[in-house]
Amino acid sequence: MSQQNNLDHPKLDLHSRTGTNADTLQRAILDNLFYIQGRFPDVATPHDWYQAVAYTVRDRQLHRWVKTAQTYKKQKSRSVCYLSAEFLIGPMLGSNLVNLGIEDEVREALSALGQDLDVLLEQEPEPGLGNGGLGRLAACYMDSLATLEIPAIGYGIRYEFGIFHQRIENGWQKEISDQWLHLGNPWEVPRPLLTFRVNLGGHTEHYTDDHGNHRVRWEPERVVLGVAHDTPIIGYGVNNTNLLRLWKAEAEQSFDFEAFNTGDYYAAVEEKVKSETISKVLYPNDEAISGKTLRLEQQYFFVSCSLRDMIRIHLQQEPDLSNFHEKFAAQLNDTHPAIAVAELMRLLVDEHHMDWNPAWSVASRTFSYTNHTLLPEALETWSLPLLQQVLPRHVEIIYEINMRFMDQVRVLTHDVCGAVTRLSIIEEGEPKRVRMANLACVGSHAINGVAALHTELLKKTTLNDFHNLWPEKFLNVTNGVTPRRFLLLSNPKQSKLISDRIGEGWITDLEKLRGLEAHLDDAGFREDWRRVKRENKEALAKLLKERTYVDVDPQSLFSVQAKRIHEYKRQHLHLLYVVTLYNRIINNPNLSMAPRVHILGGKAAPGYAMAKLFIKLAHAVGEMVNRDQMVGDRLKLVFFPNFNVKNAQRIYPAADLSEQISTAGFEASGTGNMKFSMNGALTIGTLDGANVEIREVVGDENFFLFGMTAEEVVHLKTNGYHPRHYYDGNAELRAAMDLIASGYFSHGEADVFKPLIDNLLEHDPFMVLADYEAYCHAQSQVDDLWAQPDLWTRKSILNVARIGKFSSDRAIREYCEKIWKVQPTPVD
Ligand code: CR1
Repeated sequence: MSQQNNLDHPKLDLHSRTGTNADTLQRAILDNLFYIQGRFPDVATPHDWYQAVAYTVRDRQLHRWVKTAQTYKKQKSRSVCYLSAEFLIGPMLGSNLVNLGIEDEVREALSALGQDLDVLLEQEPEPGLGNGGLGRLAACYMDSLATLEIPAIGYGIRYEFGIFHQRIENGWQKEISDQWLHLGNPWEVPRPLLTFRVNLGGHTEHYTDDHGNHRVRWEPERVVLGVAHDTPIIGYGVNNTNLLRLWKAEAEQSFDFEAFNTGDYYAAVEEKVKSETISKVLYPNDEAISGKTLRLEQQYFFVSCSLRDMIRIHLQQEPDLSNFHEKFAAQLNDTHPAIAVAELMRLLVDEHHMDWNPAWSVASRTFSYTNHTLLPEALETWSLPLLQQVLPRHVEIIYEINMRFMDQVRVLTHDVCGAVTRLSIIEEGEPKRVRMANLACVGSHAINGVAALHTELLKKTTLNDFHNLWPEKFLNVTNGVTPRRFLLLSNPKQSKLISDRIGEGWITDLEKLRGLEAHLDDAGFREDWRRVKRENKEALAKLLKERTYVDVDPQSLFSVQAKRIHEYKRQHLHLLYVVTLYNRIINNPNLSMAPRVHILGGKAAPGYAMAKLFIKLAHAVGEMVNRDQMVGDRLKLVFFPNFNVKNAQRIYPAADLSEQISTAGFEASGTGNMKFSMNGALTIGTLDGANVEIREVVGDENFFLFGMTAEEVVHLKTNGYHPRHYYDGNAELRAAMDLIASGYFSHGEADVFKPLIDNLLEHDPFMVLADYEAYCHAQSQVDDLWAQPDLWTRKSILNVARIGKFSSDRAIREYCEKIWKVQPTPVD
């Protein structure tokens, strides 16, 4: 054995920190319980045990993490930086165990200690650092980047309070603040020395330096400190362990001693409080802008820290920033980080003294932009006065960018049909506004949508002028989800069934699921498939009973819609159907029908009254239907409270039917649709978002299609849509709406659901009434198939066998090839 002092391998007992057999793990867990928690087994709580296990796992990650950093540095690897205001990573213990491949060993070690891993997994609070699809996508992409051995850093905000907890009181949503950090976070490594000072407010000063150059100085009104907090993200079955670097805002100095000395104690801490507010709380709006100063500060805060961190890393190896874009590919996850375009220009020009043109060339080759929604209310614009107040220098830079861009545009477009005004980053008006999507488009070399249909609509509508200008910048990358978390971890029984038949290759090459088709005619396999689904449904039924006190029969068809609550997603269409079934039973007590359990879940933005009313309606209808003796087990409606990643993992595996019923043209992609299908649910859905592509791959005979196409929706709208016409023309629809309007579900209070019914009759912006009949018809087809269980099973297997395309590995490969041009860097 070499005696030299090798810094790569400090002389500590590495084995106890890296070994993965059950004995070593058992020892390590006890050590951590003792030395980190200060506890011994007799008095340790489940949470103590959870922490001890988490630290034990983290030790094993850190080892790989250091190796990874060394490898990337040595090889000067090109890296992806994923800039995102949200990373909805969900609980880490389960997925880290799966990715490290030590779940069995840890389970064994724990059972020798008298502990049950499943109980400990429940202890972990959910890091809910995102609202929904966009944030969860970022987390899936981090998993795939590491698994594909791509050097990557996820940059975002370490919110002290993530998405609120949803509690239901009397059928209404109540928001409870999320205290995920309350008991400590074993996964993160704080880096108190890795900080950046972020300027806010104030004014700029223009001057000439000693060499006669024009320079600008930003004199801020205040300064906030960004402190890095790192979470290792390990790939599946590889050593690569990437970095999720989240910034926490702190005050530069916690006390204003002058105020303190003059006796004003409260003023002395005010600055601290104000600074820390920036990373305090996630804005809980999904696809609607808040327009608040604090939100802009959050966006700028994390973007500035991240870009300066990238520059710091770059300058460790390179003399200057002229080749910055060769070292980094930075992805803008929607427009939330779009201020990065102006900030990088500021850093290059003002702080690193580059000339404008080379700086612009670097910046515009660094960034690419993903658009995630066509909803107009989600298109971010900032009022110029507000921007001026918070980021005075950036306003100047944005004007400069826009002036040069406008010159270019006038030459290229000759201002056909007013294209120049629409392309401008500045929107005229009182006050003027800055269009963040335009800034992102101008500053990026690639622009992508998140499903084929969405990208086409982007090109034709929202970003049409940009597409006319630069068609070559546009491309599609259809979303994907990680099969590690959403199949292997969350559905162990189905995973085992699959692996027993086709091996484990599917875990990292999801197209391999196609091998299941060869087993379709094996009756034993189909029987096993049904058994697994039934067991998963039994588990969910038990959980539903615990959380909602509703009894459901696992033999029934489980039809699930779990996602954010939004009018365009049309939870009300789903509820109208449930009321229709109820009416049918009341009118015909002997009706023979497929017994159904309808399950809804999802959070409503706290300020979105209509979405909150949907939740109330779901509870109100459920309350009547579920206790009606006449209905019995034929129909149940349950609202699963607090839909989050943890709960999602228990819901997807138990679904028979996946409700993907948005108005065509409004759901950019959807990713829940992929997760359900991957877990063997059949989809009832519209031709919207990625549904289109899911149907393409699973086969139209294995998908319940209904409803208008995106084109038909536009056509109907332009030709005058009259929802009342559908109400008048369909007796079942009328009966369902009338029953709700009568107060039947609201203890006779007809007013409660009036806003919803009135809105449907007078406006119905998402054409629920127009699609109602087609939806009911498709649901009847569902019933027909349910009556043939073996055929249903075949279609369920086929859905899984053909879903490989929707792995986030495929999506990340496309980003790497088409946009980022980065290669894997394997770690030994
Ligand atoms: C879209 O609504 C998509 C995700 C991820 C959402 C959803 O259809 O699957 O993004 N958009 O791409 C969003 O949150 C702010 O916009």
